[in-house]
Amino acid sequence: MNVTANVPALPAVRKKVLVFRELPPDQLARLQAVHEVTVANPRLPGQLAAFHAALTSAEGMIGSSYAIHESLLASAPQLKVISSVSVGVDNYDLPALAARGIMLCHTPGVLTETTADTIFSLIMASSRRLMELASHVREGRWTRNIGEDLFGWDVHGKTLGILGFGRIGQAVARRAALGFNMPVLYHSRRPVDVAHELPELAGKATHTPFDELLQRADIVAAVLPLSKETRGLMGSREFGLMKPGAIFINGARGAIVQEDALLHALDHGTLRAAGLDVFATEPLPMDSLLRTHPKVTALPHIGSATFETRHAMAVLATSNLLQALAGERPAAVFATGSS
Ligand code: 8YV
Repeated sequence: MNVTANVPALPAVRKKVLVFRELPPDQLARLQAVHEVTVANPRLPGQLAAFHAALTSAEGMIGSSYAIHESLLASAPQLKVISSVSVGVDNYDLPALAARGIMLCHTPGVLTETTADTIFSLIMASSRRLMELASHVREGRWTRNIGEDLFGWDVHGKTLGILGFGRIGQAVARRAALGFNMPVLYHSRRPVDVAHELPELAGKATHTPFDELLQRADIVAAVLPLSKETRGLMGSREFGLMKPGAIFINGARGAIVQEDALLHALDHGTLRAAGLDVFATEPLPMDSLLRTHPKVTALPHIGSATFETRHAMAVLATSNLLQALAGERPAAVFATGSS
């Protein structure tokens, strides 16, 4: 998808645009060349007032990681489009946007492989105890050949259960089945016609009922969007269904997991380990037991956090906004705003 092609020529009217999370300079310049741009990140000290002031006249917004609900939209009467620098849209009040006819764009596709890499890193790190053993060396405790107390568990050949089988879930399945000889079970709202849509995974990835997937997988990876249906999906019943000694990975959204149930499963033996890139509260509070749990590999929501991918996300999001404000169909629309 050539996201900078057919970006509209300079429009007559310069519109008011609010950037609520920093953009790379080259993408900010693309916006400033066409529109009147205010940069105000409400999560940064001293910028909240400027953010609210700019909202009152903003016709377009671009950013991420900030909850945009009805109360905020009520103070943005001119708003036509929000361009999110994310694939996930759980920060946006979709019914409120639709009610106000506000379009929502996002950045699917450009982060798929990077996020799949992050999820597979968590699978490797939690199975082979990489953080723990790296600290063992760093803290000078490697004084003799390691013994069984520091052994990890194989990844290759293990059964991987993937919750959610969209672009990122499929990319994780490719890594597992083709790179690590892992049988893949997946659960999603609709089975994918693997033979036709993903021939490289034919016979290697099987749509499986939810509970059965939890019972059969050695490693379960959550890669699905946060929604009313998936909020709190993984609780004590679900962790209780998992194989003793299984490993749980969350590369999706923290609120999909009931974190107390996860802690209980880690402390009382169901789970061998957990690899987490996302949490119910981000950044993870200092007093979170997940932050220091010996069986947890915790990352600071780095799913798409590479130079290449974050720049590609910014390019797509900027193009989406420029196209929408020029009255053209953006490359990646999540919700048109017209009900
Ligand atoms: C974003 C993500 O960087 O795209 C998503 O949905 O979770 C990440 O790629 C994050 O949302 C930005 O806060």
